[in-house]
Amino acid sequence: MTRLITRRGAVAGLTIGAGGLLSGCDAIGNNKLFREALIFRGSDWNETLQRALMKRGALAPEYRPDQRSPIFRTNGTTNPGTSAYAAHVANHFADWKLTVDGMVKHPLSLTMAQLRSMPTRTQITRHDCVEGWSAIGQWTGPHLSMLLDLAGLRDGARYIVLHCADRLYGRNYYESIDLLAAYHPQTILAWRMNGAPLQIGHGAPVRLRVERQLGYKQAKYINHIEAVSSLASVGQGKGGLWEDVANYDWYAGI
Ligand SMILES: Nc1nc2c(c(=O)[nH]1)N[C@H]1C(S)=C(S)[C@@H](COP(=O)(O)O)O[C@H]1N2
Ligand SMILES: [Mo]
Repeated sequence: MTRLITRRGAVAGLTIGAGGLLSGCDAIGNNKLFREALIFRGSDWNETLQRALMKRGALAPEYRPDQRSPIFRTNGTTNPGTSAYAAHVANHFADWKLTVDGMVKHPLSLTMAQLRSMPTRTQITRHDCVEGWSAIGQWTGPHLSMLLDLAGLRDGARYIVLHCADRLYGRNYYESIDLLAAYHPQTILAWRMNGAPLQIGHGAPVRLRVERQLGYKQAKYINHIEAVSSLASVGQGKGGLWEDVANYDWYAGI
């Protein structure tokens, strides 16, 4: 069905039958045309629709504490290795800044103390890496949506880009997610893992958990969050480092 509807047809169809679409399949919410045509126009009407879709959005399975993996391996960068990062570690990240800017009304620059003072969600979920391993861990941190709401997304913002402190292939690691993922109830900025401060190998001081997506979307060492209208100007245009250098799938849903 989604392949047959045109942009104009989809909008008309939704206007007439929003209830029907909303109660329909999950796949339609993951359809790029549908999302772009209907969800991310930025108007209040679409914001309401978007939130309704997000509330409807299925949750990733959550597990009991005793189901956590005894060993949660690390992957990709396990230490950014720069002198600046080493200084942050020595200083217990007291001067680490998490900026939120781009298409927002009120750019933010938060310290870790400020981030840690925000209400948190704790979830025990399974991490799935495309390289063929999984691990179950517990994550704690504020909802990404709370920061985005504090900053106030501008009309036209469609994607959230996570910029990281580590460098791979001569550039800082970056990833991006759409607003459905950004506002998903299990999407958090985790600064605790398994009840302890996030370790360096897992992305200290703060990393993304976006539980309906694959491992490479779970950006570590985040120091900058940017709202953008398009991914064209992000890296080489595919929205993430692995997408750009290795043609990984951008959506990476699981
Ligand atoms: N900044 C940054 N984030 C990253 C990576 C990375 O190399 N740098 N690797 C990704 C990949 S491929 C995976 S599987 C997970 C690994 O997270 P972990 O080290 O906590 O297991 O982090 C993801 N996020
Ligand atoms: Mo991965």
